[in-house]
Amino acid sequence: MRCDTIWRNARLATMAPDRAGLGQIERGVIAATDGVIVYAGSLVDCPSLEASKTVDCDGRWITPGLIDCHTHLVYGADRSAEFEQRLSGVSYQAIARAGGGILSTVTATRAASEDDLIAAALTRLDDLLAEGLTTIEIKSGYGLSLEHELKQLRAARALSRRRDVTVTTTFLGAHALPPEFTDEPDGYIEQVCTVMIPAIAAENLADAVDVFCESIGFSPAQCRRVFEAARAHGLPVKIHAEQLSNLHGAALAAEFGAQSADHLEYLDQDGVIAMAASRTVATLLPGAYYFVRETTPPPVAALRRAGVPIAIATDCNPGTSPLTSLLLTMNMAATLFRLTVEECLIGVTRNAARAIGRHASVGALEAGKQCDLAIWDIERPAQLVYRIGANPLHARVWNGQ
Ligand code: DI6
Ligand code: FE
Repeated sequence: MRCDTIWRNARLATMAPDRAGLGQIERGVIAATDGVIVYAGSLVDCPSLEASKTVDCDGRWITPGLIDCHTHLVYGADRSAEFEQRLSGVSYQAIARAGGGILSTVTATRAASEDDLIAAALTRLDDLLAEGLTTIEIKSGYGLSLEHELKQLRAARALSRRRDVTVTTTFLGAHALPPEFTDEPDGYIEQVCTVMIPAIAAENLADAVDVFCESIGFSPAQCRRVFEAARAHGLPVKIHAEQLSNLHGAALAAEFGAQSADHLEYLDQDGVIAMAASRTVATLLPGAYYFVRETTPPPVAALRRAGVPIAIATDCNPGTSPLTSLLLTMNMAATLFRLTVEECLIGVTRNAARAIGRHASVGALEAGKQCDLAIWDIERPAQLVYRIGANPLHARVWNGQ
């Protein structure tokens, strides 16, 4: 069989759903043509291949390229000054009342041009690419007006023209109440549903719609209204749910067949069962849990028992998770949430792909999937989760290149 490139003399962690554990293959081969895997498996079962290029991996491990399935990567300025205030004892609420918090990032994002937003996001994206990321989900939610939400989503889409990476975008207009709608949350939700979603869908700028279902965000009824508008425009939904309290947002999202419900520190058994029934992915965000010093971890044992797929992500955002390392995210998920090495690695590959509706094309080393690889200088896959602050990436391959 002719192919473009062969990666030989490698150990594979395929994450293939039909293989146990990490789908490990000790003496493995990967072959690709036109950016698509045509063979991923053992040397002994490999068909005869004629390649234009052969890469000897010297026994290195290969995983699927890493996937960050929950980020707010595009935003203006940062919140390091707020971080210092909080260290000096000023409360999150006091800062928010003084116009800090999400709204200070909204002000900075509205003041930034699309090019400014792209330049700032590229520095954060490059951190993630350096660790073998090949697919990233990027939300809006700091514009909170049609003009600026469109600007954020266009900036997110533009990143895939500036780097070898796959970008999926998510409209998160229901992230916070903008100053123009103070004390009028229902009026703002109407704006989100009747003006923003139609315009964004018409420009095909979002692949999904997300909401922040929380006492300091939007109510379940308001989130339902947004989900109905998303469904009317053929857009799948996600939710930030049960991060600080239990508003039963995950069960609401499951009712709409949500791709994922994210955070989930305060998820109850009803929510777990609802997510299992709708095959909604539980995306856990240990960076936010760590940074806000939360003390109630998500119900991982209940999610496992119910067979809910678990993904993990950086939740990269300036307020609660200024984190641009999926390797550190995995260590936090294991250390703080007690996820296993296998759950962490599948959580940033196969299940992360499912959380953004891309599991048919990425997230595992299988024939037919995009040839996105991360090639590592490690002895054992566990070392990708175990070490803190190290980056053993040897090479990154995106779309076969
Ligand atoms: N939950 C969070 O932790 C972030 N957004 C959300 O819905 C906070 C975003 C910020 O503080 O800028
Ligand atoms: Fe988030």
